[in-house]
Amino acid sequence: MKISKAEFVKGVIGDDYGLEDNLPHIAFFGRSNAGKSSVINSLVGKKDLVKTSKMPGKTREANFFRINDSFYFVDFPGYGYAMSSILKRNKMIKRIFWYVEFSNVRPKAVFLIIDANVGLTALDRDMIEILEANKHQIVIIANKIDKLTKGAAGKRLSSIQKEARDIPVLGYSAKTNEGKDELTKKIASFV
Ligand SMILES: Nc1nc2c(ncn2[C@@H]2O[C@H](COP(=O)(O)OP(=O)(O)OP(=O)(O)O)[C@@H](O)[C@H]2O)c(=O)[nH]1
Ligand SMILES: [Mg+2]
Repeated sequence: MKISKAEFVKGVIGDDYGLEDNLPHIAFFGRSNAGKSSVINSLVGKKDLVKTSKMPGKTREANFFRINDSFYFVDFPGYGYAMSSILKRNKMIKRIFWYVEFSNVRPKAVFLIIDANVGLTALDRDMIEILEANKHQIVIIANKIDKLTKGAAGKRLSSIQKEARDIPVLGYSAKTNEGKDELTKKIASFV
């Protein structure tokens, strides 16, 4: 598969994730600043399809991008800081859970973007638990691998894989596009 067309369709703030065309969804979750929006830009080969920022909290809606007229990338706002207080405070996080648990539009897969330098955090583990409880297909993307030397990256990836058990872990760099072919293949296997 080659991604040849990517267009912004809509940003959703409410609980309505339904789009009339019934095309499959691929969802991107992860902590604020892990690089969800950057990974999408890198996959579609457009620098600024999705706005990114050094400041966490850039993405504030669930943004739908139609890819190749055949499926959607759904870029979610990041979760961050203390999950329990955010659960009470942040409506958007509640909506992520609504999408994961109750929406009739089930994503074909959830790509969990983490910072390879940070590894899995408590928030990611909570997210994985909820995703697994709801029987979602998960792939972990260890992004920002460009910040590590080759040797350190290999070690980091195998320790993340060990912790993730049977959830596949892919190394990635939205900056250098390392891992893009592999990730594109993975996406093609779901849509
Ligand atoms: N070096 C490096 N920096 C990256 C990479 N991916 C993202 N970044 C940087 O990390 C910061 C956050 O990226 P975003 O794509 O906005 O992160 P996000 O996960 O969408 O963040 P929220 O929308 O706040 O949840 C930006 O400054 C990016 O340039 C990467 O692979 N390598
Ligand atoms: Mg973002």
